[in-house]
Amino acid sequence: MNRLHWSPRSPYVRKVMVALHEKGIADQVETVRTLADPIFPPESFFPVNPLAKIPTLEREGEPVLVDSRVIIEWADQQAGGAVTLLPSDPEARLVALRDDAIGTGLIDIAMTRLIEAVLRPDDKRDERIIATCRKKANAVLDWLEAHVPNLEARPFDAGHLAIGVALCYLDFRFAADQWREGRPALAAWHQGFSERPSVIATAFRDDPRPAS
Ligand SMILES: N[C@@H](CCC(=O)N[C@@H](CS)C(=O)NCC(=O)O)C(=O)O
Repeated sequence: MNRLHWSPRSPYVRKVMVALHEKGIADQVETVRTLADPIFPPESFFPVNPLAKIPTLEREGEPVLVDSRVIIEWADQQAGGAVTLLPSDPEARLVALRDDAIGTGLIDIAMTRLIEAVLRPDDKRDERIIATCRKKANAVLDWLEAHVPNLEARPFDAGHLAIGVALCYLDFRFAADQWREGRPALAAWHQGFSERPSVIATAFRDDPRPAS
């Protein structure tokens, strides 16, 4: 069976989990709880993925796949599901990939801020990095607010998926920021996203940290 190195805390993993549910193949992948620690990476994981990052997909009889975007491409190649995450039409595909980059970029910003604000010792924290993360996240959110008509005008794809998961992650880690404030269109769009069975089935949670 295919094995997905997984955590219920990881937004990149959740992108993949939502994709597996959208494609109707979640039951074809076994999830393996794997520690992802940017400061103390588990060295036993290096032979599987030298980046020691999750998601990582070990496929039966095929090379390992790393990175959420690559694994979503794999999921999309599998039969099943009513949804095409990466459309074959060249322009539609570029827009889906662009929005995947925007959504994943928003996740990257949130992760950088989390590492700086939570993991780094107080005396080493750089408030400028945190301030820049907040500024960039707000710029992305304002861009998305203006971009909602485009999201609503096309079928669900990998771009919607990444943007939706990124907003769920802001709710999970930075709820106090209240990103919905002043962004009614994005809030309404995200409400619809949150009601998808694939999103309900893959909720974030802080489970016990596994041993490295
Ligand atoms: N670009 C990668 C990012 C994956 C990533 O950074 N995952 C985090 C977990 S949320 C991780 O494994 N961090 C451990 C590390 O950076 O060493 C993707 O899209 O899959």
